[in-house]
Amino acid sequence: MRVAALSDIHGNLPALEAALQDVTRAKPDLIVMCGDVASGPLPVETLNLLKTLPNARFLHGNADRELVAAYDDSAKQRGAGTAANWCAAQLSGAHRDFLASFPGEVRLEVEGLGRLLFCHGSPRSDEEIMTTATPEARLRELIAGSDADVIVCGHTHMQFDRALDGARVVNPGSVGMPYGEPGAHWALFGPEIDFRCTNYDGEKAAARITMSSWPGAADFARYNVLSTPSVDEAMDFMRSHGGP
Ligand SMILES: [Mn+2]
Repeated sequence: MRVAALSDIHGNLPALEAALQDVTRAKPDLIVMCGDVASGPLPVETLNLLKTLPNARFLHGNADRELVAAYDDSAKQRGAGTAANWCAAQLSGAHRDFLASFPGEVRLEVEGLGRLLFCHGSPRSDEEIMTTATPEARLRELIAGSDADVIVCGHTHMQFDRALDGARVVNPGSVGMPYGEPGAHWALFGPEIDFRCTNYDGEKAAARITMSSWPGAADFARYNVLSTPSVDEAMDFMRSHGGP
C-alpha cells in the first residue's frame, strides 16, 4: 500500500489541481488529506473537487472545525465579518456536512513503515504545533500514547521528518500555503517516505485567486503563491505566538 498525504490546501484550488495531477502519476492506493482543506480564497471549488476523489480519506484541521462552527453560527445569524464567515457564507449545507464528517485522525498500515497515524496538529489536538524546533520532551508529551510508528501531521505548513524514541514524526508540508519553496508540497508514504513539491504556474494561479471576493485573496496571492514566507520567517512567527 502506498499513501499520498496532502495537508493544508486552504482553498488554493490551482495548487490542489497541480498536486493531484502529480499524485495521479504516482498511483497511490489512497490519498489522506490531513486537514485545513477549504478555508481560503476558493473554498467551494476546492470542496467540490475533493468530493469527487474516489480514493481520498479526510481528517479535520482546526480551520475545518472553525468553518463548520462559523457556518452553524451564521445559520443562527450570529458572527462578525471574519474570513471564516466569508468562507462559511459560500458553503451549501452539503459542503458543511462534508466538512463536519471528517474524523480527528486516520490510521493505516503501510508496508516498510508500519502503523501510520495521520492527524492535523498533534495526535491529541488539531491546534498543537510540532516542528523541527519542538523540544524533545515536549514532542514526547504530544505523541504519547499515539501507538504508531509514523505520526503524520500538518498544521505548520513545513515539511520535516523527525525521529523520536523509535517513532517518526513527519509533516508533508502544505499544498496551498507552504513555507519555504513555492509550489504545492506533499509526500508519498510506502515503502519509504518521499517528499514532493509540485510546481505550478504562480501568475495564472494568482489571477484566479484574486478573482475571489475573499477579503484576504490579494494578500494570499502575493504572499502564498507569487512568493512564500521562508521557513525561518515561519519559525519566528510561531515562536512569537507561543510555539513551537
Ligand atoms: Mn493550516
